[in-house]
Amino acid sequence: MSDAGDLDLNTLNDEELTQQVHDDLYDGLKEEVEAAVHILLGRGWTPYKVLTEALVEGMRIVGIDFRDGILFVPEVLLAANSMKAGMLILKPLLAETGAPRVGKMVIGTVKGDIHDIGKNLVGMMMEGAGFEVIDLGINNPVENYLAAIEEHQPDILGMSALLTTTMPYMKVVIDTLKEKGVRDDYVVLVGGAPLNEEFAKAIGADSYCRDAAVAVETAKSYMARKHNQLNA
Ligand code: B1M
Repeated sequence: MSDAGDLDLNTLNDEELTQQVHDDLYDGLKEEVEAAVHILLGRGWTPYKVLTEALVEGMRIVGIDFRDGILFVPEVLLAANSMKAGMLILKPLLAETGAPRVGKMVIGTVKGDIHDIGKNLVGMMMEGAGFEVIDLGINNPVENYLAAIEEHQPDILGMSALLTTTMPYMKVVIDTLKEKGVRDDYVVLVGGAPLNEEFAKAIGADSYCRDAAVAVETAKSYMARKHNQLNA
């Protein structure tokens, strides 16, 4: 999209630099993305603002051109790696709120699906909000979720799917929880670009989370309800 060349990122104003991050993400220029994240943080941007306005927005643009056949898997992989590098810088900052532990969540991307950027982001934001997060990674069969909830006894089970072909697998997991009689022991939150409220309802999830911020708010409200019930 752009020629980063010998451009000194420090000379750009905030708006230009944000635009440059979008371009550098698009071009898979990991080091430039990392440098820009540091500069924006140095200018007083909150980690959340850097995450949403620079990184997530840049990835949204990549997604459009991937959909339209302008970008292909190898290029998108480079973009994804650059995004992850930026997220790595933000991760400790998002997590260091000092919030008391408010609950525990197991999260993983479902079987057949290797997209993990959104899931990672949700995990980071949940940690920042005081949740303990057990991340199962990608491509999880139902057995992985079952083993993890048995081992960790979380309050929340989170599932992510980015493909229309993998999102139905969430129902497999929820149905299995029902068969085992443990469905109501956990709050099941689902997310991922192709999902919506109706889908979440249809598969028997507790809530659909449009993005990481919504996931945090939703999780917090379920935890508040749980504590109120326990104290009633
Ligand atoms: Co893929 N891919 N991809 N891809 N990819 C999409 C999803 C696609 C929409 C692109 C497109 O055509 N426009 C399309 C799916 C179409 C469909 O299903 N109808 C697609 C396709 C087709 C494919 C392949 C099949 C391509 C191929 O091989 N021919 C292949 C599938 C591989 C597989 O999984 N088996 C594939 C591969 C890849 C890469 C490996 C190259 C790479 C993934 C790298 C990685 O994740 N490590 C990749 C990427 C990067 C994308 C796009 C461009 C970006 C996804 C992303 O990271 N977004 C994506 C286009 C798009 O989504 N518009 C696309 C940024 C991220 C922050 O957003 O993940 O939505 P998102 O997460 C959000 C919310 O959704 C929500 O919160 C997050 C943060 O705000 N959320 C949750 C997500 N999970 C949650 C869980 C929760 C709560 C909220 O639990 C509580």
